[in-house]
Amino acid sequence: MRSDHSLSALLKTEAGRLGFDFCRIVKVDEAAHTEFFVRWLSLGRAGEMAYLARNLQKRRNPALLAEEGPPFRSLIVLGVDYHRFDLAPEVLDDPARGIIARYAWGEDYHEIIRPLLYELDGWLRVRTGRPTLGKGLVDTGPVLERDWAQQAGIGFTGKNCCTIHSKRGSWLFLATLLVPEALACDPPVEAVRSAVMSVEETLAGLPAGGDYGAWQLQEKNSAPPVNRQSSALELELGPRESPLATCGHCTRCLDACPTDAFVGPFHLDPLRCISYWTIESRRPIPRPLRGMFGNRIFGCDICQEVCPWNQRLAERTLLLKGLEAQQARVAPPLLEGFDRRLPYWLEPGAFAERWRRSPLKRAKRAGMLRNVCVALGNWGDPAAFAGLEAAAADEAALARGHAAWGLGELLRRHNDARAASCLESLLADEADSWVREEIGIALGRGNETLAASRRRDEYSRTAGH
Ligand code: B12
Ligand code: SF4
Ligand code: SF4
Repeated sequence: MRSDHSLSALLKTEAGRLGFDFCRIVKVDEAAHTEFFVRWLSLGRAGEMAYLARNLQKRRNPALLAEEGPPFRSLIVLGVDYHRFDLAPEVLDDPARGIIARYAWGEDYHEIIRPLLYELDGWLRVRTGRPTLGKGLVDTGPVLERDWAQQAGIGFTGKNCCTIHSKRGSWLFLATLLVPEALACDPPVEAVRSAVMSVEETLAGLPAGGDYGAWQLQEKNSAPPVNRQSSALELELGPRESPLATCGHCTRCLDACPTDAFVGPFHLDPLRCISYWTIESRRPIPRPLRGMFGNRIFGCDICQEVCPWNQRLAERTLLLKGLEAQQARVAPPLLEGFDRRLPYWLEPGAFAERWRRSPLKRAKRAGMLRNVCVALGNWGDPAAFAGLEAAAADEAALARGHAAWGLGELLRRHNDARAASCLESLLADEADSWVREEIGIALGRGNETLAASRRRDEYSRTAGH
């Protein structure tokens, strides 16, 4: 198949017309950091995300993802900028609100982006006469999307693991379209590729002396620009503005993470990450971590909020239809979902209505109620009692156990008599052994040393250590 520069250029124009902000093309090859990914898996980092360990050979070499016809030769990396606005500190730090990660302020991006990938593939098939389908993947497929985004030059990988664009920051969704055509590729980004640390250094955490390896060599290029403007829906066609953009000496994200989830730069342990526990996990949140979650009830953006590359981005309203921020899905008051008019944390029907087409549905109602109980406990205000009392009567043990923890926080901080009597009556009726244990700990019963060692055991068990 012939290599065709004009076809690639037309394809990028079509991607822009469909609503993608970035489109760059690379030759299908082995993903650059597969070895790191394999070691990451072997350390048990995937936790409940068992799907990550599947299809390893395909993840290593996306050419193998072709189910019919010729193997894939080109990987089209697409990006959608989802930055809208920054939250005022009084909202972000309001403990009576539940903060939702930005990517979930609109409708589910998977549903919005996937059909666009099929459309783009359809456009290409018409031009090349290809009878077989390409493979469009967004998030859930066995593709190391950040690796390819860096390889393609859409952005560099920050120490917070995120793909960061030098002008548009890291609020980007990534997607890939694999096709058999040998399209003209964008120039490789050697400067970034040569700047990676060794796998050993990364797995070992911060190298001695705080030297971040070759990243330091690029310090002069790394000062994050100020007053950058992100122009609305401008498709990046040419080479990257700043191929040497890096983190330099900055470590803001590593320092700001409330749960210390970074083992070192570029190396995150999801089993300590708020995003993992509040979105991916269906299990109890380890007790030692709960107090560190603050008011984040779905996902977490802290390691991106502090990033200098995300500062002073212009507000945007022109987004792909469906991705616009819905004000009610940004930072709802924690007690709102317990209101009789629409008790969405308590009733499945109300939950489905309130969060229609929202990514929150992934955590399911019981998972969200678990997250909200943790935030109510962290708020620790006597006003939180009403929500915790309602959650303590929920049908899901997951919710009842976390409600007990929240009530325990009220008891501990205010010696709240209502919390004590609610916990006592719960204990009288509770059959689930884990919930009983939570209630016992919340009431301060039993041997503290035993409770502490159980907490350690629980964390080791859930963390797979
Ligand atoms: C599993 C997963 C998670 C897990 C684990 C994340 C992690 N850092 O490992 C959890 C649930 C914690 C998570 C959280 C989030 N996620 Co997520 N997640 C994924 C998923 C499905 C797989 C990622 C994966 O394989 N992780 C394993 C690690 C080892 O791989 P990695 O983080 O992708 O890093 C690779 C490269 O960066 C590369 N690399 C590049 N340069 C360098 C340099 C060195 C020295 C080294 C060693 C490695 C390295 O190494 C890795 C292996 O290839 C991807 C979608 C996909 N198919 O890729 C989305 C994805 C990465 N997530 C995404 C988002 C938006 C988020 C959140 C922001 C959501 C939120 N607000 O809560 C947070 C961000 C947390 C963070 N700082 O990473 C976006 C990221 C977009 C971007 N701009 O980077 C993706 C691409 C989904 C999408 N299609 O848009 N996520
Ligand atoms: S998403 Fe939040 S908890 Fe996870 S690594 Fe980033 S700052 Fe830490
Ligand atoms: S906060 Fe600093 S170290 Fe972290 S990703 Fe941004 S520039 Fe890199």
